[in-house]
Amino acid sequence: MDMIYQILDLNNDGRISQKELSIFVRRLEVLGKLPAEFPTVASLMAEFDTNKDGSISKAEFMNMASYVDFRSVTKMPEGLTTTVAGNLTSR
Ligand SMILES: [Ca+2]
Ligand SMILES: [Ca+2]
Repeated sequence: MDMIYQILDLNNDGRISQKELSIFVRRLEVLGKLPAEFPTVASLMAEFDTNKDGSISKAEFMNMASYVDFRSVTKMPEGLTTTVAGNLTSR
């Protein structure tokens, strides 16, 4: 799960912001890798940002990962993270 956390934490500040989560989910959607039952970013934040600071800490992520199936994430093609990071920095 550490690897997945690092993929999601695009700016490596140790937290997953709502923006990072939404970029990730949108990228999965574009690639057709988003499971139909995958929750929306808003519902993930509402459910798992337990201290309501607007980002997902590692502890909050571990809780989220016990409810959300991130296995599909590990099957993502090589290069996805660089693509996502490139999109983020080009804005
Ligand atoms: Ca971050
Ligand atoms: Ca939080």
